[in-house]
Amino acid sequence: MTVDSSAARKPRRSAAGKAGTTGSKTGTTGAKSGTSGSASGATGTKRTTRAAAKKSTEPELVQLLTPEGKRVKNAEYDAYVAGITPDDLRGLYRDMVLTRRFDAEATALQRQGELGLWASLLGQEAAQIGSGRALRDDDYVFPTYREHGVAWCRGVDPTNLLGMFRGVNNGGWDPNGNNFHLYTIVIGSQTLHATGYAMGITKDGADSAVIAYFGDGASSQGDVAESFTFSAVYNAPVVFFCQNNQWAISEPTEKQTRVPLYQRAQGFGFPGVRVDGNDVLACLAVTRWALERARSGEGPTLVEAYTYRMGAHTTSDDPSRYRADDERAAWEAKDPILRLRRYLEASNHTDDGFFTELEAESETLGKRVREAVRAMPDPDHFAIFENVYADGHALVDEERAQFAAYQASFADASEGGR
Ligand SMILES: Cc1ncc(C[n+]2csc(CCOP(=O)(O)OP(=O)(O)O)c2C)c(N)n1
Ligand SMILES: [Mg+2]
Repeated sequence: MTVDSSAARKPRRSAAGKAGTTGSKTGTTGAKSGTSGSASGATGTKRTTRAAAKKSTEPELVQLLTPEGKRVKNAEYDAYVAGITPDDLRGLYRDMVLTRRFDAEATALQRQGELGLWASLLGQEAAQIGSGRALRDDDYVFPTYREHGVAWCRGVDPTNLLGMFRGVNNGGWDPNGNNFHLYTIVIGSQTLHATGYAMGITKDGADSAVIAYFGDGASSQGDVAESFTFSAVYNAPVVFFCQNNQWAISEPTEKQTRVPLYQRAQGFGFPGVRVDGNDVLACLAVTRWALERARSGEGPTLVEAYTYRMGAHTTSDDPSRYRADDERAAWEAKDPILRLRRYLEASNHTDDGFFTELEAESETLGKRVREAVRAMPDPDHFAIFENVYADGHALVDEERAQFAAYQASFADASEGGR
Protein backbone atom coordinates (compact mmCIF):
# COMPACT_ATOMS: atom_id res chain seq x y z
CA MET A 1 0.00 0.00 0.00
CA THR A 2 1.16 3.48 -0.65
CA VAL A 3 2.25 5.37 2.40
CA ASP A 4 3.65 8.79 1.66
CA SER A 5 7.12 8.92 3.13
CA SER A 6 7.32 12.69 3.40
CA ALA A 7 7.42 13.69 7.05
CA ALA A 8 7.02 17.39 6.33
CA ARG A 9 3.65 19.07 6.26
CA LYS A 10 2.66 19.65 2.68
CA PRO A 11 1.05 22.89 1.46
CA ARG A 12 -2.72 22.66 1.53
CA ARG A 13 -4.43 22.24 -1.81
CA SER A 14 -7.42 24.45 -2.33
CA ALA A 15 -10.80 22.90 -1.76
CA ALA A 16 -11.78 24.02 -5.26
CA GLY A 17 -8.85 22.15 -6.72
CA LYS A 18 -10.09 18.97 -5.13
CA ALA A 19 -13.70 19.19 -6.28
CA GLY A 20 -15.06 15.84 -7.24
CA THR A 21 -12.35 13.71 -5.67
CA THR A 22 -14.63 12.27 -3.04
CA GLY A 23 -17.04 10.99 -5.61
CA SER A 24 -20.67 10.88 -4.68
CA LYS A 25 -20.25 11.76 -1.04
CA THR A 26 -21.86 14.95 0.04
CA GLY A 27 -21.54 17.37 2.89
CA THR A 28 -23.41 16.58 6.02
CA THR A 29 -25.34 13.43 5.32
CA GLY A 30 -25.43 11.32 8.41
CA ALA A 31 -26.30 7.96 6.93
CA LYS A 32 -23.91 6.47 4.45
CA SER A 33 -25.21 3.36 2.82
CA GLY A 34 -23.24 0.17 3.15
CA THR A 35 -23.27 -3.26 1.66
CA SER A 36 -24.12 -5.40 4.61
CA GLY A 37 -25.49 -5.19 8.06
CA SER A 38 -24.15 -8.52 9.21
CA ALA A 39 -21.97 -7.20 12.02
CA SER A 40 -24.86 -6.70 14.35
CA GLY A 41 -24.40 -6.39 18.05
CA ALA A 42 -24.86 -8.50 21.14
CA THR A 43 -26.59 -11.85 21.13
CA GLY A 44 -25.87 -12.89 24.70
CA THR A 45 -28.61 -14.52 26.74
CA LYS A 46 -28.44 -11.85 29.42
CA ARG A 47 -29.34 -9.28 26.80
CA THR A 48 -31.24 -11.31 24.25
CA THR A 49 -34.30 -9.09 24.05
CA ARG A 50 -32.25 -5.95 23.77
CA ALA A 51 -29.97 -7.56 21.21
CA ALA A 52 -32.87 -8.76 19.09
CA ALA A 53 -34.44 -5.31 19.10
CA LYS A 54 -31.08 -3.82 18.24
CA LYS A 55 -30.57 -6.17 15.30
CA SER A 56 -33.76 -5.07 13.62
CA THR A 57 -33.03 -1.37 14.00
CA GLU A 58 -29.26 -1.17 13.50
CA PRO A 59 -28.27 0.67 10.32
CA GLU A 60 -26.12 -0.92 7.69
CA LEU A 61 -22.41 -0.44 7.73
CA VAL A 62 -19.69 -0.20 5.13
CA GLN A 63 -18.24 -3.63 4.52
CA LEU A 64 -15.84 -4.82 1.82
CA LEU A 65 -15.01 -8.23 3.29
CA THR A 66 -17.69 -10.44 4.82
CA PRO A 67 -16.91 -12.48 7.93
CA GLU A 68 -16.54 -15.46 5.57
CA GLY A 69 -13.78 -13.60 3.74
CA LYS A 70 -15.77 -12.83 0.62
CA ARG A 71 -15.03 -9.53 -1.15
CA VAL A 72 -18.20 -7.54 -1.74
CA LYS A 73 -18.49 -4.53 -4.00
CA ASN A 74 -19.15 -1.06 -2.68
CA ALA A 75 -19.85 1.72 -5.14
CA GLU A 76 -18.71 4.47 -2.81
CA TYR A 77 -15.58 3.02 -1.21
CA ASP A 78 -14.08 0.48 -3.66
CA ALA A 79 -12.10 3.28 -5.29
CA TYR A 80 -10.17 3.84 -2.06
CA VAL A 81 -8.68 0.33 -2.12
CA ALA A 82 -8.59 -0.10 -5.89
CA GLY A 83 -4.80 -0.11 -6.06
CA ILE A 84 -4.25 -2.59 -3.26
CA THR A 85 -1.87 -5.43 -4.17
CA PRO A 86 -1.55 -8.96 -2.79
CA ASP A 87 1.60 -7.73 -1.07
CA ASP A 88 -0.37 -4.96 0.64
CA LEU A 89 -2.99 -7.47 1.78
CA ARG A 90 -0.32 -9.74 3.23
CA GLY A 91 1.12 -6.66 4.93
CA LEU A 92 -2.21 -5.85 6.57
CA TYR A 93 -2.52 -9.47 7.71
CA ARG A 94 1.01 -9.41 9.13
CA ASP A 95 0.30 -6.14 10.97
CA MET A 96 -2.80 -7.61 12.60
CA VAL A 97 -1.15 -10.90 13.57
CA LEU A 98 1.91 -9.24 15.09
CA THR A 99 -0.21 -6.68 16.92
CA ARG A 100 -2.35 -9.44 18.41
CA ARG A 101 0.77 -11.37 19.40
CA PHE A 102 2.26 -8.32 21.08
CA ASP A 103 -1.01 -7.67 22.89
CA ALA A 104 -1.23 -11.27 24.15
CA GLU A 105 2.34 -11.00 25.41
CA ALA A 106 1.57 -7.79 27.28
CA THR A 107 -1.47 -9.42 28.93
CA ALA A 108 0.69 -12.36 29.99
CA LEU A 109 3.36 -10.01 31.34
CA GLN A 110 0.75 -8.29 33.48
CA ARG A 111 -0.36 -11.67 34.84
CA GLN A 112 3.26 -12.43 35.68
CA GLY A 113 3.56 -9.21 37.65
CA GLU A 114 5.80 -7.45 35.13
CA LEU A 115 3.18 -4.80 34.27
CA GLY A 116 0.82 -3.05 36.65
CA LEU A 117 -2.00 -2.98 34.12
CA TRP A 118 -2.73 -3.68 30.47
CA ALA A 119 -5.57 -2.54 28.19
CA SER A 120 -5.94 -5.19 25.49
CA LEU A 121 -6.96 -4.37 21.91
CA LEU A 122 -8.09 -7.94 21.20
CA GLY A 123 -10.77 -7.86 18.50
CA GLN A 124 -10.01 -4.30 17.39
CA GLU A 125 -7.02 -5.10 15.16
CA ALA A 126 -8.80 -4.35 11.87
CA ALA A 127 -10.13 -0.98 13.03
CA GLN A 128 -6.66 0.06 14.16
CA ILE A 129 -4.55 -1.36 11.34
CA GLY A 130 -6.99 -0.29 8.62
CA SER A 131 -7.16 3.29 9.87
CA GLY A 132 -3.47 3.39 10.85
CA ARG A 133 -2.32 2.31 7.38
CA ALA A 134 -4.49 4.99 5.77
CA LEU A 135 -2.33 7.72 7.33
CA ARG A 136 0.58 9.62 5.81
CA ASP A 137 3.75 10.14 7.82
CA ASP A 138 3.02 13.85 8.16
CA ASP A 139 -0.44 13.22 9.65
CA TYR A 140 -0.74 13.34 13.43
CA VAL A 141 -2.40 10.77 15.70
CA PHE A 142 -4.02 11.37 19.07
CA PRO A 143 -4.68 7.96 20.66
CA THR A 144 -6.44 6.67 23.78
CA TYR A 145 -4.66 4.01 25.85
CA ARG A 146 -5.66 1.10 23.60
CA GLU A 147 -4.22 2.07 20.20
CA HIS A 148 -1.38 -0.45 20.12
CA GLY A 149 -2.14 -1.35 16.50
CA VAL A 150 -2.03 2.28 15.39
CA ALA A 151 1.25 2.73 17.28
CA TRP A 152 2.59 -0.24 15.33
CA CYS A 153 1.59 1.38 12.02
CA ARG A 154 3.31 4.62 13.08
CA GLY A 155 6.56 2.78 13.73
CA VAL A 156 6.56 3.23 17.52
CA ASP A 157 8.53 0.32 18.94
CA PRO A 158 5.99 -1.85 20.80
CA THR A 159 8.29 -2.20 23.79
CA ASN A 160 8.04 1.57 24.28
CA LEU A 161 4.29 1.23 24.89
CA LEU A 162 4.90 -0.81 28.01
CA GLY A 163 6.85 1.59 30.21
CA MET A 164 3.77 3.48 31.38
CA PHE A 165 1.95 0.22 32.11
CA ARG A 166 4.96 -0.95 34.13
CA GLY A 167 5.00 2.37 35.95
CA VAL A 168 8.54 3.32 35.00
CA ASN A 169 7.81 6.34 32.79
CA ASN A 170 5.03 8.69 31.76
CA GLY A 171 4.86 7.70 28.13
CA GLY A 172 7.96 6.16 26.66
CA TRP A 173 8.28 7.71 23.25
CA ASP A 174 8.80 11.07 21.60
CA PRO A 175 5.38 12.05 20.18
CA ASN A 176 6.99 14.07 17.41
CA GLY A 177 9.27 11.19 16.44
CA ASN A 178 6.40 9.35 14.75
CA ASN A 179 3.61 11.95 14.93
CA PHE A 180 1.91 9.71 17.48
CA HIS A 181 0.92 11.48 20.67
CA LEU A 182 1.32 9.91 24.10
CA TYR A 183 -1.46 7.64 25.35
CA THR A 184 -4.27 9.57 27.01
CA ILE A 185 -6.12 8.14 29.99
CA VAL A 186 -8.45 11.08 30.58
CA ILE A 187 -11.39 9.93 28.50
CA GLY A 188 -12.08 12.09 25.45
CA SER A 189 -9.60 14.87 26.20
CA GLN A 190 -7.40 13.95 23.23
CA THR A 191 -10.18 14.92 20.81
CA LEU A 192 -9.71 18.53 21.94
CA HIS A 193 -5.94 18.26 21.55
CA ALA A 194 -6.47 16.84 18.08
CA THR A 195 -8.84 19.63 17.11
CA GLY A 196 -6.44 22.31 18.29
CA TYR A 197 -3.59 20.65 16.44
CA ALA A 198 -5.71 20.41 13.29
CA MET A 199 -6.61 24.10 13.53
CA GLY A 200 -2.86 24.76 13.74
CA ILE A 201 -2.26 22.78 10.55
CA THR A 202 -4.76 25.02 8.76
CA LYS A 203 -2.97 28.12 10.03
CA ASP A 204 0.31 26.67 8.74
CA GLY A 205 -1.26 26.21 5.32
CA ALA A 206 -0.29 22.53 5.31
CA ASP A 207 -2.37 19.67 3.93
CA SER A 208 -1.65 17.17 6.70
CA ALA A 209 -4.55 15.70 8.61
CA VAL A 210 -5.17 14.65 12.21
CA ILE A 211 -6.91 11.57 13.51
CA ALA A 212 -8.37 11.35 17.00
CA TYR A 213 -9.22 7.95 18.42
CA PHE A 214 -11.84 7.57 21.11
CA GLY A 215 -14.37 5.06 22.36
CA ASP A 216 -18.14 4.72 22.53
CA GLY A 217 -18.02 5.68 26.20
CA ALA A 218 -15.97 8.77 25.44
CA SER A 219 -18.69 9.94 23.08
CA SER A 220 -20.65 11.01 26.18
CA GLN A 221 -17.88 13.34 27.34
CA GLY A 222 -18.28 17.10 27.00
CA ASP A 223 -14.77 17.30 25.55
CA VAL A 224 -15.88 15.27 22.54
CA ALA A 225 -18.94 17.45 21.92
CA GLU A 226 -16.76 20.57 22.21
CA SER A 227 -14.23 19.21 19.77
CA PHE A 228 -17.02 18.40 17.31
CA THR A 229 -18.28 21.98 17.56
CA PHE A 230 -14.85 23.60 17.19
CA SER A 231 -13.70 21.37 14.35
CA ALA A 232 -16.93 21.94 12.43
CA VAL A 233 -16.98 25.69 12.91
CA TYR A 234 -13.29 26.07 12.05
CA ASN A 235 -13.41 23.41 9.34
CA ALA A 236 -10.48 21.66 10.99
CA PRO A 237 -8.77 18.80 9.09
CA VAL A 238 -9.52 16.11 11.66
CA VAL A 239 -10.95 12.61 11.48
CA PHE A 240 -12.77 11.48 14.61
CA PHE A 241 -12.30 7.73 14.70
CA CYS A 242 -14.64 6.19 17.25
CA GLN A 243 -14.08 2.52 17.98
CA ASN A 244 -17.48 1.44 19.16
CA ASN A 245 -16.40 -1.76 20.91
CA GLN A 246 -19.85 -1.98 22.53
CA TRP A 247 -18.63 -1.40 26.07
CA ALA A 248 -17.26 1.38 28.27
CA ILE A 249 -15.92 -0.84 31.04
CA SER A 250 -19.27 -2.36 32.22
CA GLU A 251 -21.60 0.12 30.50
CA PRO A 252 -23.05 -0.94 27.14
CA THR A 253 -23.30 1.51 24.25
CA GLU A 254 -27.05 1.74 24.84
CA LYS A 255 -26.22 3.72 27.96
CA GLN A 256 -24.30 6.30 25.90
CA THR A 257 -26.68 7.08 23.08
CA ARG A 258 -30.20 6.75 21.68
CA VAL A 259 -29.03 7.02 18.08
CA PRO A 260 -26.22 5.20 16.25
CA LEU A 261 -23.08 7.10 17.17
CA TYR A 262 -22.09 8.08 13.63
CA GLN A 263 -25.35 10.01 13.31
CA ARG A 264 -24.18 12.43 16.00
CA ALA A 265 -22.01 14.15 13.39
CA GLN A 266 -25.03 15.35 11.47
CA GLY A 267 -26.11 17.62 14.29
CA PHE A 268 -22.69 19.27 14.29
CA GLY A 269 -22.70 19.79 10.54
CA PHE A 270 -20.28 17.20 9.20
CA PRO A 271 -20.62 13.68 7.80
CA GLY A 272 -20.56 10.50 9.79
CA VAL A 273 -20.19 6.95 8.56
CA ARG A 274 -20.41 3.56 10.22
CA VAL A 275 -17.87 1.02 9.03
CA ASP A 276 -17.47 -2.65 9.88
CA GLY A 277 -14.67 -2.30 12.39
CA ASN A 278 -13.68 -5.95 11.96
CA ASP A 279 -13.06 -5.47 8.24
CA VAL A 280 -9.56 -4.12 7.69
CA LEU A 281 -10.17 -3.25 4.03
CA ALA A 282 -13.33 -1.28 4.79
CA CYS A 283 -11.58 0.58 7.63
CA LEU A 284 -8.69 1.42 5.29
CA ALA A 285 -11.04 2.67 2.55
CA VAL A 286 -13.31 4.74 4.78
CA THR A 287 -10.39 6.33 6.66
CA ARG A 288 -8.68 7.20 3.38
CA TRP A 289 -11.87 8.89 2.25
CA ALA A 290 -12.19 10.83 5.50
CA LEU A 291 -8.51 11.88 5.43
CA GLU A 292 -8.89 13.04 1.85
CA ARG A 293 -11.82 15.23 2.91
CA ALA A 294 -9.67 16.71 5.66
CA ARG A 295 -6.71 17.38 3.36
CA SER A 296 -8.82 19.04 0.72
CA GLY A 297 -10.36 21.55 3.10
CA GLU A 298 -13.71 19.82 3.59
CA GLY A 299 -13.38 19.65 7.37
CA PRO A 300 -14.01 16.94 9.95
CA THR A 301 -15.56 13.50 9.57
CA LEU A 302 -16.81 11.05 12.17
CA VAL A 303 -16.01 7.42 11.49
CA GLU A 304 -17.70 4.92 13.77
CA ALA A 305 -15.88 1.60 13.56
CA TYR A 306 -18.39 -0.95 14.76
CA THR A 307 -16.39 -3.61 16.55
CA TYR A 308 -16.13 -5.55 19.79
CA ARG A 309 -13.81 -5.60 22.76
CA MET A 310 -13.08 -9.34 22.92
CA GLY A 311 -11.22 -9.18 26.19
CA ALA A 312 -11.66 -7.42 29.51
CA HIS A 313 -11.61 -3.62 29.69
CA THR A 314 -8.20 -3.92 31.31
CA THR A 315 -6.47 -6.66 33.26
CA SER A 316 -8.19 -5.23 36.36
CA ASP A 317 -11.63 -5.97 34.95
CA ASP A 318 -13.78 -9.13 34.98
CA PRO A 319 -16.34 -8.92 32.14
CA SER A 320 -18.08 -12.14 33.23
CA ARG A 321 -19.77 -10.00 35.89
CA TYR A 322 -21.68 -7.95 33.35
CA ARG A 323 -21.84 -9.68 29.97
CA ALA A 324 -22.70 -13.12 28.64
CA ASP A 325 -20.10 -15.48 27.16
CA ASP A 326 -22.13 -16.14 24.03
CA GLU A 327 -21.96 -12.45 23.15
CA ARG A 328 -18.23 -12.91 22.72
CA ALA A 329 -18.77 -16.14 20.81
CA ALA A 330 -20.98 -14.35 18.28
CA TRP A 331 -18.26 -11.79 17.65
CA GLU A 332 -15.56 -14.45 17.39
CA ALA A 333 -17.28 -15.54 14.19
CA LYS A 334 -16.53 -12.06 12.82
CA ASP A 335 -12.86 -12.15 13.81
CA PRO A 336 -10.88 -9.59 11.81
CA ILE A 337 -7.79 -11.74 11.32
CA LEU A 338 -9.68 -14.87 10.35
CA ARG A 339 -11.72 -13.11 7.69
CA LEU A 340 -8.64 -11.67 5.96
CA ARG A 341 -6.95 -15.05 6.13
CA ARG A 342 -9.97 -16.64 4.46
CA TYR A 343 -9.86 -14.02 1.73
CA LEU A 344 -6.10 -14.42 1.21
CA GLU A 345 -6.41 -18.18 0.98
CA ALA A 346 -9.42 -18.12 -1.34
CA SER A 347 -7.56 -15.67 -3.61
CA ASN A 348 -4.38 -17.80 -3.62
CA HIS A 349 -2.39 -14.85 -2.34
CA THR A 350 -0.52 -16.90 0.26
CA ASP A 351 1.09 -20.26 0.80
CA ASP A 352 1.90 -22.29 3.91
CA GLY A 353 5.35 -20.72 4.04
CA PHE A 354 3.85 -17.28 4.61
CA PHE A 355 1.92 -18.39 7.68
CA THR A 356 4.81 -20.45 9.07
CA GLU A 357 7.23 -17.55 8.73
CA LEU A 358 4.75 -15.19 10.33
CA GLU A 359 4.31 -17.58 13.24
CA ALA A 360 8.07 -17.58 13.78
CA GLU A 361 8.18 -13.77 13.52
CA SER A 362 5.42 -13.54 16.13
CA GLU A 363 7.36 -15.71 18.55
CA THR A 364 10.49 -13.61 18.04
CA LEU A 365 8.48 -10.46 18.76
CA GLY A 366 7.00 -12.00 21.93
CA LYS A 367 10.48 -12.91 23.17
CA ARG A 368 11.85 -9.46 22.40
CA VAL A 369 8.99 -7.81 24.28
CA ARG A 370 9.46 -10.08 27.33
CA GLU A 371 13.17 -9.40 27.50
CA ALA A 372 12.76 -5.65 26.99
CA VAL A 373 10.19 -5.32 29.78
CA ARG A 374 12.26 -7.26 32.29
CA ALA A 375 15.28 -5.12 31.46
CA MET A 376 13.48 -1.78 32.01
CA PRO A 377 15.29 0.12 34.73
CA ASP A 378 13.34 1.42 37.71
CA PRO A 379 12.96 5.19 37.57
CA ASP A 380 14.90 7.55 39.77
CA HIS A 381 12.59 8.10 42.76
CA PHE A 382 13.13 11.82 42.61
CA ALA A 383 12.23 12.17 38.92
CA ILE A 384 8.60 12.76 39.89
CA PHE A 385 9.57 16.20 41.20
CA GLU A 386 11.23 17.24 37.97
CA ASN A 387 9.47 19.12 35.17
CA VAL A 388 6.52 20.16 37.36
CA TYR A 389 7.43 23.83 36.97
CA ALA A 390 9.90 25.19 34.44
CA ASP A 391 11.64 27.36 37.08
CA GLY A 392 11.02 25.31 40.20
CA HIS A 393 8.53 25.97 43.01
CA ALA A 394 8.88 26.31 46.77
CA LEU A 395 6.14 23.75 47.49
CA VAL A 396 7.71 21.17 45.18
CA ASP A 397 11.08 21.81 46.88
CA GLU A 398 9.47 21.21 50.26
CA GLU A 399 7.84 17.98 49.09
CA ARG A 400 11.13 16.78 47.61
CA ALA A 401 12.88 17.42 50.92
CA GLN A 402 10.14 15.55 52.83
CA PHE A 403 10.43 12.62 50.47
CA ALA A 404 14.22 12.61 50.79
CA ALA A 405 13.86 12.45 54.58
CA TYR A 406 11.37 9.59 54.25
CA GLN A 407 13.74 7.66 51.98
CA ALA A 408 16.62 8.31 54.36
CA SER A 409 14.58 6.83 57.24
CA PHE A 410 14.86 3.40 55.55
CA ALA A 411 18.62 3.73 55.36
CA ASP A 412 18.68 4.46 59.13
CA ALA A 413 16.53 1.41 59.84
CA SER A 414 18.78 -0.93 57.87
CA GLU A 415 21.90 0.52 59.55
CA GLY A 416 20.19 -0.13 62.88
CA GLY A 417 20.45 -3.86 62.29
CA ARG A 418 17.15 -4.76 60.66
C1 LIG B 1 -12.63 11.74 32.33
C2 LIG B 1 -12.59 10.29 32.74
N1 LIG B 1 -13.67 9.74 33.32
C3 LIG B 1 -13.65 8.43 33.68
C4 LIG B 1 -12.53 7.67 33.48
C5 LIG B 1 -12.53 6.21 33.89
N2 LIG B 1 -12.56 5.36 32.68
C6 LIG B 1 -11.46 4.79 32.19
S1 LIG B 1 -11.77 3.90 30.79
C7 LIG B 1 -13.40 4.28 30.84
C8 LIG B 1 -14.35 3.75 29.79
C9 LIG B 1 -14.03 4.24 28.41
O1 LIG B 1 -14.84 3.57 27.48
P1 LIG B 1 -14.70 3.84 25.95
O2 LIG B 1 -14.61 5.29 25.68
O3 LIG B 1 -15.80 3.11 25.27
O4 LIG B 1 -13.29 3.20 25.56
P2 LIG B 1 -12.80 1.68 25.65
O5 LIG B 1 -12.15 1.53 26.99
O6 LIG B 1 -13.98 0.80 25.46
O7 LIG B 1 -11.79 1.51 24.57
C10 LIG B 1 -13.69 5.08 31.94
C11 LIG B 1 -15.04 5.58 32.28
C12 LIG B 1 -11.42 8.30 32.90
N3 LIG B 1 -10.27 7.64 32.67
N4 LIG B 1 -11.47 9.61 32.53
MG1 LIG C 1 -15.78 1.21 24.42
